[in-house]
Amino acid sequence: MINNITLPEIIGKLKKSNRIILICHVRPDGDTLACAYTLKHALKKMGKTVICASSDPVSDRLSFLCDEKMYLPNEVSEDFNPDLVVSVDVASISMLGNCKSLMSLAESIKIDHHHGEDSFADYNFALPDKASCSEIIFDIIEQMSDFDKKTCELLYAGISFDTGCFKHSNVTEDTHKKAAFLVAQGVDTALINQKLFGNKTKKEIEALKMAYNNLEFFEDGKIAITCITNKMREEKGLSEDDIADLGQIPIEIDGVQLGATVKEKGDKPGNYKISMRSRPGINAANACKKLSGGGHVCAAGGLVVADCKENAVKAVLEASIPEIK
Ligand SMILES: [Mn+2]
Repeated sequence: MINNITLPEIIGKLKKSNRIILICHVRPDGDTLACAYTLKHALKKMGKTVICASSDPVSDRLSFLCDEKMYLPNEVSEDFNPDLVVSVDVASISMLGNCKSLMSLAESIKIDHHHGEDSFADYNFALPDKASCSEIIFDIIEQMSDFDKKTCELLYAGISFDTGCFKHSNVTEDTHKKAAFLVAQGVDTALINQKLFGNKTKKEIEALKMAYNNLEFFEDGKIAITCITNKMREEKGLSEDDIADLGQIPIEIDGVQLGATVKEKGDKPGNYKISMRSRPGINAANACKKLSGGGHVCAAGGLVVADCKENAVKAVLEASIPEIK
């Protein structure tokens, strides 16, 4: 993606605008929420009218990041009349979900940290070397607002969320420097990390059991794949939300160089969503490009259409093998 706007120009547009919609990606995660609610807080302090919107509601676990309502697209009143729409942490047009229609209500800006070519806004700004989009919002706050308590807590939560509590390979020196600055402002890091990572529901534990039980190993244990079909999920009474966070399971196993989670989509049986992770030096994004997807080098995603679980796993395996050679 070619950036056609600079950070100072984005700040200029934010300052000039009075009615702003901030858009999170579908199934909003800790990073996209932290970005939107940090920006909203700063812009409201500047006297502006701001709402946050997402195609999906906020999960109970992450609701502590939201001090005000998250609007669903159909709840945004026709007479809101924004003069600026900004997407945060949204990699592609499909990640906008039903918020796609909101992007055309006014001049639009995309602020993101994913690799990709999807320049869906009027102005597109992405820094793929950033571990979290919250790090970009940090830079905006530094130049446009101030680091009050709420801002520091939100940005810390966003950074911690997207880095898996500072343990993914996307973490940089800058990530730690920004986190250190936020900690110095008095953020209760243990409390935030407990809320983000230490509150698993019984259903999520059931999902973890399912993911572990269905692990298969290939290529001398260098590739691990787990697959969950709609039938398996429904038999345990689990929703798609309950199985949302299984992406790390295969890669956390000793000896595994590339791990994938393969999940059949509830609304599209036969379509399997792939979450892939790899160790440094192994390119998961390359494998996912062959699976109608892409992403970061060590964390990527894709989609496979298959007539059965076995063929879905086979397709993922065939795309993955060249990367571990
Ligand atoms: Mn992110």
